[in-house]
Amino acid sequence: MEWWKERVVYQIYPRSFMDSDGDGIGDIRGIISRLGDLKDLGVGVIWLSPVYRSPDADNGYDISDYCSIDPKFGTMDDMDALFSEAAKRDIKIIMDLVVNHTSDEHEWFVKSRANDPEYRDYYIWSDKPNNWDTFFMEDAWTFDEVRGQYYLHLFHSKQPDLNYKNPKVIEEIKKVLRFWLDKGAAGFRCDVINVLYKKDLDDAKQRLVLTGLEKYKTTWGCHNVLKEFRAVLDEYDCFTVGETVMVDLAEAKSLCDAERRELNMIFHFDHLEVDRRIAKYIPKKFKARKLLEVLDKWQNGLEWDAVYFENHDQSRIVSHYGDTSEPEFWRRSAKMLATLEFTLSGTPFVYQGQEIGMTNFDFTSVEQLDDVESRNMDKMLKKFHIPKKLRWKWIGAASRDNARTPVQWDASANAGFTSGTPWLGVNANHKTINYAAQRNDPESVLSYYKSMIKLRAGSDVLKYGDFIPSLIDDRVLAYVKRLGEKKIGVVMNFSAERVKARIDGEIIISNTGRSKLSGTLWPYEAIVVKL
Ligand code: TEU
Repeated sequence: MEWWKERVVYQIYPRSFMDSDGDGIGDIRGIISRLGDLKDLGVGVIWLSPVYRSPDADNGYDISDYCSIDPKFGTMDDMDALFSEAAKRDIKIIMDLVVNHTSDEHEWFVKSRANDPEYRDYYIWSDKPNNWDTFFMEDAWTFDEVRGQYYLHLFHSKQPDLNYKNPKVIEEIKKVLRFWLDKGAAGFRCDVINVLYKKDLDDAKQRLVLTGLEKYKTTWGCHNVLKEFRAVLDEYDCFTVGETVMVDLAEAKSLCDAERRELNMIFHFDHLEVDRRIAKYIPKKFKARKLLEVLDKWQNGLEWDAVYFENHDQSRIVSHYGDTSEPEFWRRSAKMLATLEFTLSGTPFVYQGQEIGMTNFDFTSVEQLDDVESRNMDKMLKKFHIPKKLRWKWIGAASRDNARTPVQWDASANAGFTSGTPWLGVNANHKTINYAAQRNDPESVLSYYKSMIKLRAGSDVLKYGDFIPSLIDDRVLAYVKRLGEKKIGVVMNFSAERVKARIDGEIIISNTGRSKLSGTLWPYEAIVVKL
């Protein structure tokens, strides 16, 4: 079996993970100091969000040099030390490949806007902008005074899109792949990888959000670029996970089935949006039945899935599908969601802080937010005359900053994250929700994550089994995992009420520690049984 099917991946968002030098921003030395905790958790791979040189218009996803480390995170020597310290603990590292766009401060763009013949066509320039808009809800074209033309950007205006019709661009990115693979990277998480290639620049059908999408989503040109990258990747022992926006199952398969292998697996979004509408900010009622349908579709539709419930763009899962209204519900629902994650087939991804049940932030107004997407969403909702209170309710629930507050290591000031002033507010609940409090507590969320990770490691049924949905209810999620003759049943109560449910089998683990089955599930109870 490929090693990347066996291991658990842990995502680090460096600026919020651990600060070693007191400047309030997490750094590489900070990561090294916490490798022991990751090893104890059972992590086999780290996905490192960008640490490259960046002016931070989008927190490092606007890169001005792919092959150097931003001083706020440390040096290339620190990065080499991270590779070797991680390797000592048998932890591999995958890098974040953000190549739909660069920063406007990247040397390529500086030369392109100056009309340097070598670089003129590295980006997408036009005399006349079309009607597309960005993922951040603004016009997708910005006029550049130096060149006297407009350039395309699907994200921030400081993130100009590269031109993949230019073979030189593909060659440049191949060099970047080799640079990191030669250093010891075990692969890449590939940012918005299915939108790289723009078919043409004509006006598109007007849509409420993302006008232009059909011009660039999962195009044949994109498939061709990915095949070129694959040729390089195949020279190394590595894997890729593509972040693929707005994909349906057919597109997903075309990107990652075992025959084409353009990517080894992909992140899709459906399962995090069963209670959300358009662009994720507008809520609707959660139904376990709907979540089960979505899981069924993706678990059975793809040959190999990437299983995740959080990342740096999402709200905290315990605040989203769990219940933080009282401590016992918080703890139990966080464990229930861990039960879900590690009983699904595929490679599991844990986002920093998820393993201690970190919750959404406790900010009280838009002014406290850092994230460009949330701020623009506020502007857009204002245009639609949505009242302030409602705007904040929606944005507070879905903002990307929910995931970006510093990791809560202990109960001290700034949660042990930094001795300085943290770049983004620390959640006041770090006094009770933190690593130090959970490390040696057998009942903690952290201990439960460790148990689930061990359970998965030893069970081919959990890792590779078929997913068979069972009980259908709006509150209860239940399924069977089956591999050959072996069967494991999983039942979860996604509500704060007691629910009647007949379950048979022998208990393997439960988040309430129960030793006997009854006809009832407790609030947020999760039970795994051998059938
Ligand atoms: O995100 C891709 C993306 O489409 C996001 O806009 C996502 O849909 C949204 O955040 C969900 O709320 C990737 C990165 O993960 C993100 O951090 C970057 O801002 C973006 O690409 C541009 O690089």
